[in-house]
Amino acid sequence: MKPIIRTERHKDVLAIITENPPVNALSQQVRQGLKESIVQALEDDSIKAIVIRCDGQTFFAGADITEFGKPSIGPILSETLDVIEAAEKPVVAAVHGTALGGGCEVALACHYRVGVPSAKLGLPEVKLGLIPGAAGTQRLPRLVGVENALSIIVGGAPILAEKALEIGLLDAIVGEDSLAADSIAFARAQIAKPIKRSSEGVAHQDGIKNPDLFDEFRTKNARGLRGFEAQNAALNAVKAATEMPYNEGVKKERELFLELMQSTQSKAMRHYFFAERAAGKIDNVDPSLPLIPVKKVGVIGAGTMGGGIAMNFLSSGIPVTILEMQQNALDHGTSIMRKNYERTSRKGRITVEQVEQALGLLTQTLDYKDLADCDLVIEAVYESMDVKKQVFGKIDKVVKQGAILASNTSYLNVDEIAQATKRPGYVLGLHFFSPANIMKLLEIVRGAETRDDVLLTCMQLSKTIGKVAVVAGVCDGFIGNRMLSPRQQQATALILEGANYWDVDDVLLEFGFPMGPFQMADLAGIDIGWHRDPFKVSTIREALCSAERFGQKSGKGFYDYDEARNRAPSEEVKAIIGDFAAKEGHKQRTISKEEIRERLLYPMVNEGAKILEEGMAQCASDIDVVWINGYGWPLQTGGPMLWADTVGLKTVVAGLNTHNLPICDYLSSKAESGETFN
Ligand code: 3H9
Repeated sequence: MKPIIRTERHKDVLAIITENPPVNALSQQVRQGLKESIVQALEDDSIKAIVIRCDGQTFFAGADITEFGKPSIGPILSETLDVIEAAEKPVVAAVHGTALGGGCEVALACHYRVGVPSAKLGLPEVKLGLIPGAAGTQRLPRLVGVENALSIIVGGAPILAEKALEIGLLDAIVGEDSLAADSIAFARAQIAKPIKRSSEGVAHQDGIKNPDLFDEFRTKNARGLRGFEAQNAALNAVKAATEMPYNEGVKKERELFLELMQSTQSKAMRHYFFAERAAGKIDNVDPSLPLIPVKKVGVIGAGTMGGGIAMNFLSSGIPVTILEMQQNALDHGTSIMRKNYERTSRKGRITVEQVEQALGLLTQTLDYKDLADCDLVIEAVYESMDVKKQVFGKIDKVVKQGAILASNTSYLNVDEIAQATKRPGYVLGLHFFSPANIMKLLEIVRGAETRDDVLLTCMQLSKTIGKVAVVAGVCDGFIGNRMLSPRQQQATALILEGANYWDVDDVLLEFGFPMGPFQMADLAGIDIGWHRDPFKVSTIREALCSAERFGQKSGKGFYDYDEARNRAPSEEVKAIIGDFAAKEGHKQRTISKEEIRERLLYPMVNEGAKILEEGMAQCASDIDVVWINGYGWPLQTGGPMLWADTVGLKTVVAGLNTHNLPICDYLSSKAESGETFN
């Protein structure tokens, strides 16, 4: 077996090289090996400088997350890092790939850091509900200043090498293909110079001179901080760097780190980390199958969905041919795509050149024949089985053999659609979420006959276009919309029974959703699918339309909106709902927020259990990935199924019983036997 750590002697410089695939996580063996190698190098008088680097795809990508929650075996990372930093010989970190978390902390403990241009550095611990635990919150502000440190530690997003150089996190950028040699040369040039230690840096003076910086950061990032324990702890840890000597600050960081490690939020977020990776694997499909090359994509329909879907591929450099029935619809759709791109560019997220580059890859057509040479065609037309079947019949005739045909349907039976073609093996569902160019989730709907290479190709493609994909079986609404349905039913039932509709929204907001169902209805437009007859009122939505309350766009829907789109509950709407409920014979009563919460969320868990019972999701954590990425379920609870595990399945079943709501066999038997979903 190859050793995890080896050393290479380059005259007076020693390179300590780690190879611990896949991401060089800082496992116990790595921490131990690093520490021992440094100690040996310090004892050898012929070694004058040291380089720490990694083989494989990346520098250390962090602590080994699989060790979390297990008894820790020393040395802990900070012990190894303290030995590195205390060295009286220059130690250089040579960074490629992603130096993340503990990996970035290794680099911070070294006296110098060099990196290749494509390297990224960051402290993403908050995404796991943690903060850096090996003095990152104390060394980084002393090296790059509080303002930069807050953005890296509390924000959690990695920065590119160029930015790292600009703020002083890197000392030099070296050749993309000559990191090993360049880092040795760099280390040699530091021999006999005074040693620079991050823990002795003074860049954190910005936060000492202006302590208001922390409150300003808090105000500016209020949304990202709301409800997240780790982000708040991270801010406090960086603040400690300005209020305490280094060693005290490290102690404070350790306390906060250990506290978070035991927290429900961190456990949930670590569950999500592995859930997302598990979702990328497809049951019973050989991951080494050859993929179908996708060099050109066809999109049918230039409406909101079609345009958004097309943008994903264009932005990733894949040419798209977009088809519509009428020239004016095509013009309208593509002009909206341009507007969306230009808006993103004005926000500084992409350059003007990138806008033109993306749109330069777009071909417009009214003729199905122009889709002939596409490798993947995605249909995004009106949600009607007849229309979809017609479209699939047509594309089957013109599109080359071996190409994948996908439907963006959100509810319909993909197997039935596939039967409209002579190649059902090449048909599947690719369910994007609106706005399709932004929302991360993609449901890949596996039909009865969908080929393995088709599934695998689409899973791989989802990564290329920056989506998180989950495989779903063919059932009404697949995973996401199927679970949304009982929540919507309860939301309506609750307001008919007397709950304030704003309380229903507020319960979900307090839980951590970005929006409640009635705010959502206002945003989407109450009049979607309305028959336009103000005298025909059979639902609350129709009653609102009759009162010309169409949602945000008309300034009033469930809520009244001011110029800045701030919402205020409406007494008129409360009365409309009351009248409607009386007409339908519903008795009104006061309903507690607790009841609202249970009735909104427990039926979703029950539906999730049914989905698992029927094998429509591969595993419970896939359901969590769907709800977190597609519907704003709060990440810090780990998704609906992990949340149910946390609350306790017995409690969920008891709640459903109290409210006379259905309980499926799968859920009740799991609850009875004391099991969990995950
Ligand atoms: C930390 O460092 C705390 C410290 O401050 C303090 C300690 C005292 N450990 O994502 P991929 C696995 S917290 C163990 O598909 P990519 C992953 O599960 C940590 N395993 O690859 C997957 O396994 P499998 C801070 C890990 O190329 C495989 O590697 N660091 C770890 O798309 C491939 O992963 C982070 O939060 C890990 N740390 O992306 C970084 N990381 O094949 C977390 C990955 O069995 N990692 N695995 O499914 C990442 O962001 C991405 O994995 C990375 C590569 C960008 C590195």
